[in-house]
Amino acid sequence: MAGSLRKINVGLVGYQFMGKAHSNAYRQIGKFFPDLGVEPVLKAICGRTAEKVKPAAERFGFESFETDFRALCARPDIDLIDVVTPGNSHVEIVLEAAKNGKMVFCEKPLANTVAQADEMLKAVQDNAVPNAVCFNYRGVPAIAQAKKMIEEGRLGKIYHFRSVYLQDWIVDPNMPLVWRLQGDIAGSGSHGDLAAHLIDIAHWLVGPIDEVSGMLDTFIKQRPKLAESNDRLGGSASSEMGEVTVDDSSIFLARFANGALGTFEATRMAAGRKNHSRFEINGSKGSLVFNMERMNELEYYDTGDPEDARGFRVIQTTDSVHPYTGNYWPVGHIIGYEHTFINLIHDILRDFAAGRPTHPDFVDGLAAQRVLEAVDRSSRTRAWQNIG
Ligand code: SOE
Repeated sequence: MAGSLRKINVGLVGYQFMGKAHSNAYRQIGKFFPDLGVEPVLKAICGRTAEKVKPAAERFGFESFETDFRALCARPDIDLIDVVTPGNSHVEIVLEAAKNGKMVFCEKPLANTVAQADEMLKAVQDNAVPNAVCFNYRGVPAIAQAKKMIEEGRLGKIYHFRSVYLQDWIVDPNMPLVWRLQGDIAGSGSHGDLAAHLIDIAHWLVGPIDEVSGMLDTFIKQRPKLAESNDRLGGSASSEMGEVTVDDSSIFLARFANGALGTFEATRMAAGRKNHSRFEINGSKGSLVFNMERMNELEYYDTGDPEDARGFRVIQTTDSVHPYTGNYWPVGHIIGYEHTFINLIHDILRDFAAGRPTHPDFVDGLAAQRVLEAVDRSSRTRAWQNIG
């Protein structure tokens, strides 16, 4: 079926920050990856209210809009359902999409609980629909280059994965209670929003995690309720206060199945840090360092260098020999955040069209979910937890 597709008609559910990122990617892919072989078509976008979703349809370039995701999933002219809504609605939308035989692409974290993620995986498997999760950092050329170097054995045996994901957009106690700060909607705070990325990167680069010990905490327990949201994570505050029901900060230790040790810290309370997603990997033959705030660079230390010239070198991952970058500009002409979505969605559509499994898929999404939940359990019980 999918092997012969020339066009993939996309139905996008949600229209805020990630709606913008995904629709931009679908629009740009063909310009940078002309050999992709399939063309995503922005068929329909879905939101609960016509007055909000209609302007989004016009702005992002969709042919039509829907106000009910069930109606969208039932449309015969839709091939792929892309879910960019908050976590609490992922499960029902994905189940509906799978039941209708649609390909499914879902934002991270896959769900708010392991039970939901399990149900979603079962639904895509039972209905045999292609599926993927938007861990977009796999589309960062420098991280894909790190993956390549690790697979080539250039780091040797991996000892450490040391990672932080630091932001500061809720440091101000007057930052309103947006949905990302509400547990019934987002599931968790920095943990599911930021640590989830680190976990997926760690799984991809180092391998599965066996056990964790962690702590989650909330420093600012009450915030002004939201009056009106914007598409930049914030919004205006009302005069009424409400309870913050997610973590502000998440820190945990991890032991990988291959014996490596990991540290993970995710917070939105690190004043001065904007999108500081940084990891360092140390192996028997060398080290790699990545920082999203300098996303076109990868630092590399090679123990095999002559002793008098050893030191970290900075690889500009903008050459045609680096993953994805040959599809963009001449060497040295950097790319940005939005390109991570173009790159990942390129890989996913290529695999969907070829009828072969892709990554990160729902199995990868569930694996990350298990770690998230085990850390939460560890924080509550103050004890190490095995990843089930
Ligand atoms: C907000 O914290 C956010 O946009 C996340 O939701 C993204 O997943 C992350 O990549 C950047 O920060």
